[in-house]
Amino acid sequence: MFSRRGFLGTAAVLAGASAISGRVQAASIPEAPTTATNTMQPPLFPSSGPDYQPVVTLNGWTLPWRMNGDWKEFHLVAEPVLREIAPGMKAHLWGYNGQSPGPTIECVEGDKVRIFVTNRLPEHTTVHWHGMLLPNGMDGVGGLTQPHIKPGKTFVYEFAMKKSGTFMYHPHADEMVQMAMGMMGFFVVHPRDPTLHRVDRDFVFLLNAYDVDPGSYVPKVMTMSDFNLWTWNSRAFPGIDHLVVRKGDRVRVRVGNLTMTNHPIHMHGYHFEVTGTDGGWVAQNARWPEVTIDIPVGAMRAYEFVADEPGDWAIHCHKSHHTMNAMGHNVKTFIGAEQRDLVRAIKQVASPDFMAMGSAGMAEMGEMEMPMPDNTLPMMTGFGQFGPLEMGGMFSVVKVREGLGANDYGDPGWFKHPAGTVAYEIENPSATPPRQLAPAAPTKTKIEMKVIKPTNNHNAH
Ligand SMILES: [Cu+2]
Repeated sequence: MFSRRGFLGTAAVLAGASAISGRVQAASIPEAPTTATNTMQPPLFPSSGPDYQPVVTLNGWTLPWRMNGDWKEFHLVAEPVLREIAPGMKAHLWGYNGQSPGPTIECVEGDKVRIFVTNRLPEHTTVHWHGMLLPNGMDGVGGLTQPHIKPGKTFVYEFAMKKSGTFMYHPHADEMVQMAMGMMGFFVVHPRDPTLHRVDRDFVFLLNAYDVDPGSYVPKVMTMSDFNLWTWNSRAFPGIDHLVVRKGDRVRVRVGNLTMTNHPIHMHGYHFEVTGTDGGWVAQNARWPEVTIDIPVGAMRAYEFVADEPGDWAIHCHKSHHTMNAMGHNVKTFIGAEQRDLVRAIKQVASPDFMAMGSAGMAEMGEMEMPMPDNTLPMMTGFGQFGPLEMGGMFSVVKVREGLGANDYGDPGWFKHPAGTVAYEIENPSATPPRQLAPAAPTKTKIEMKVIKPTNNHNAH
């Protein structure tokens, strides 16, 4: 759990100081809560102001705030963090308040928000509020709209929430390095009218990617496309939280993409509707059905569905290389090859630890226990109730169950399939007579056949 030490105490001291405008004094900076945990924290319900259903952040948390007069005050600290990518692997990243991504910021349309940003990085930074409508000088583009925040310094951003929606935050200073190191977060603005766009469960996660050499701990920041860790909220399967849903709930999933390639996110078992982008809500009559939603680079997509079909439904990026962990892309394909002699020959001339991809495919690697460098995730891993999943990277499970409590996100275990609803093996296929086609009805109609021969003009494939 995060620490609230001093947080509430400071708020009490400041309760009377409501006439706040413009510059605030250093003494009145709220303490920055921090967390070391990488499991999803319970939703943070509002203690004042309009009611709303708070979001839950996969493997993350929402940043507590304090009211100071009519300002909602938050404190972000940009700093180096140690993030567990999945059990067995940690990475030295940069993030906010102890984690990468940073905590989700939640507030309400019409709120006046003041965000303190303290820089504990070894280089300067800024925070850009992606998609937010605000005064130009609050846009956070280092050099263009503000001076950079030097190490050790604290800046203040102040702006009003003009509209509800889903936004993101990230540095606009040495962006290539700072985003490759994991600096990003979600910024959710709830509608002022609690009945608008209401859902029962609201999940958020950011798509990000890292290139960490097997056995090392720091992402290579110069990598442009060949990342080896495809992550949601800086976690890879099987480290990504499941999306636990109560049967009958209306569910929203908000996905932001701050990687350098697009990710088609595919959810099994449902037809969902695209209901929002970081530009706003999609009008009711303009929503369209999907089973896969492509999330472009630098964009957010929100979709909704009613969870009426229980089960363990896979949700994943549909680029198959993005559901893999670290692998060498120069592994040769040997499907169908007899490679016993080949491997022996290569071992002699090249490397004694040479290992070829399986000749039947790569699935055998999902069950294999191979010696690996420390701090390295298997390329494909994870087990379900029926065996190995042979996955990695951007993969999780939507667990829809009957009879959960409202806001109960605890793991319900694997789905108990009703009898007779699981694909099954035929015990003795030879005992089953081959299916006979019904004899064609006798016909007296004469069928004329026309033979078309390929000519030189038509290239028959
Ligand atoms: Cu992808």
